[in-house]
Amino acid sequence: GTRVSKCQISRPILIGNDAKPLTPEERAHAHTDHTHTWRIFVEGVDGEDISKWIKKVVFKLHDTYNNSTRSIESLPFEVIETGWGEFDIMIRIFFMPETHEKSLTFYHRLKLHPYGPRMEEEKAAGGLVESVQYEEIVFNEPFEYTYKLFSEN
Ligand code: SLL
Repeated sequence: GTRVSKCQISRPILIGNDAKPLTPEERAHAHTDHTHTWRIFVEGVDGEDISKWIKKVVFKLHDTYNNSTRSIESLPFEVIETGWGEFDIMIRIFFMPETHEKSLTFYHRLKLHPYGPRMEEEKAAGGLVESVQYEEIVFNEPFEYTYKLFSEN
């Protein structure tokens, strides 16, 4: 394959988490000390099927978790867990081998508690919180495979 020179493709993705407090019944069945259920995810924007160009996503959780490195190789690229604390999750995105792109690493701070500008709404929603970051993945002088993938639509 060859690279398409003087070309730059950027693709938006969403990296984030949602979380909510466990109900008393859920707490009775969860690990001692666990207070929340949460989901960390990498998603396309407007429902885009990112599995066409993302091969797998590896989420590195806090060492307090069993099997703290979670490798997700198909949609949805997400991990659902319960826990008690907030921590930084390392997220490594691997691209399809045909793209010849190196993996990229991102960090996301897991949010469990209401705070910040949306605190009152989050409290009113029963402690349902969400923290999402918008990222642009830039392919510089992409291989023809990648170029064609995104010029088809
Ligand atoms: C804190 N630095 O002290 C952070 C650490 C770790 C959170 C948070 C689950 C643990 C398990 C869990 O919530 N770990 O499943 O044993 O706040």
